[in-house]
Amino acid sequence: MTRSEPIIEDKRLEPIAEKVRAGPPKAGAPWAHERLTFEDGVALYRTNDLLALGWLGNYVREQRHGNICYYNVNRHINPTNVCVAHCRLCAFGRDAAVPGAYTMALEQVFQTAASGYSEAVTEFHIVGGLHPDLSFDYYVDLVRGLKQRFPRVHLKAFTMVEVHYLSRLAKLPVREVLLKLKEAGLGSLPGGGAEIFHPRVRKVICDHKTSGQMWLEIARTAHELGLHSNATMLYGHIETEEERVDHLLQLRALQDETHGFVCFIPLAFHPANTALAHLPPTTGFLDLKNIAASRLLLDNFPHVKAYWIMLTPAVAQVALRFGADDIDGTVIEEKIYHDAGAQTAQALRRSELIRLIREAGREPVERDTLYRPVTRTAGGEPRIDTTLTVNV
Ligand code: V47
Repeated sequence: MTRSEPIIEDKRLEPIAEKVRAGPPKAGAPWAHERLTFEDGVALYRTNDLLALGWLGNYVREQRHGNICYYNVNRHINPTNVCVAHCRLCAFGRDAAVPGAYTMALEQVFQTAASGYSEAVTEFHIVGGLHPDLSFDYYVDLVRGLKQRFPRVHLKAFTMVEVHYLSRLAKLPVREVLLKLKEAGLGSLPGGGAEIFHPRVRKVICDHKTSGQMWLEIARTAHELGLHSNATMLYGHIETEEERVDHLLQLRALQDETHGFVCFIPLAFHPANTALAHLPPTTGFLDLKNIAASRLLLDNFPHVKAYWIMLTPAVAQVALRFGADDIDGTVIEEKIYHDAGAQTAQALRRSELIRLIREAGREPVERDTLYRPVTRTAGGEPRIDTTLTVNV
């Protein structure tokens, strides 16, 4: 593990390094460090001293998680790609009449859930388009039906944007929608739909989508109801460095209030097949910067995930030494990034994830959605320590 001095070439990083390394350890929180400011955040994004930035991100990551790298055995399910939002950033959503549009009947959702690898999954990650005709009952029955058939699998479902849409569809307050889904078996919410909160950016990349303020408000409500969630940031399109920092600090402020976020996932924009296809794809340099900067700014987020699907397994592996402590999971069937031209596989086996993690010199730990350790019986059945409600 890294414990020596960082080599800092960019002098603007020196005061930041002091804050990061000087923090008097708080009882029970030895990773705590002096909080970074908006200006510090901008300096992190402006520097080209990637190795110093990565050293600092890795320092915080190791203070917090030692040598552990988490992964999970999960399956993505996208019940429909029909979507009324028409976000410019997206290659997945389409109108119902367009070739390639699909909407699964509930039986198809249940069959899809059971298909794929034989290894028992511990999580279904469920997100889809904002369908104009499906009823709120479809979503409640989907959750209830999955829970009945797969009682031990955690259902991480529906972004804040989908919850907002469902509340309008059902003409119910967001709180009621979340309560009904929770009662049906919803376990937590994924982090999608956050994009960049700043209205200037949203107007261009997702103008009909839930506003940044509303996204945060729905996350707050979910957390108040005891539902944990993740958070994301989509970078590498038209956003400025200031807008990235603003996004991260808004997440940090909400986390101070609710402590409901489990994991942050920086998402690299993939332009192919979107209305923004003229933009270049992100680079490895920017991808690693985002991992390190978010680890440093989000001092109250337990986990930072290097989502291998969008980073590629190769960059995700390097990210495990730039601030990330999680590499996501087996995924099994990914559509959103692959519609946008991702060249990665659609799934990785558990053994492949373990190999990636070990080769980065980290110790793989299988986790469930709430970061409780998972052990496997000789037959491959997952065992989770349910005395822990959450391990963050
Ligand atoms: O919200 C859509 C993004 C997100 C594109 O919570 C695109 O554990 C890049 O949120 N290029 C969905 N990104 C994915 C997501 C996620 C993924 C993995 C884990 C978790 C989690 C959440 O994907 C959307 C949007 O920000 N997205 N289109 C695109 N062309």
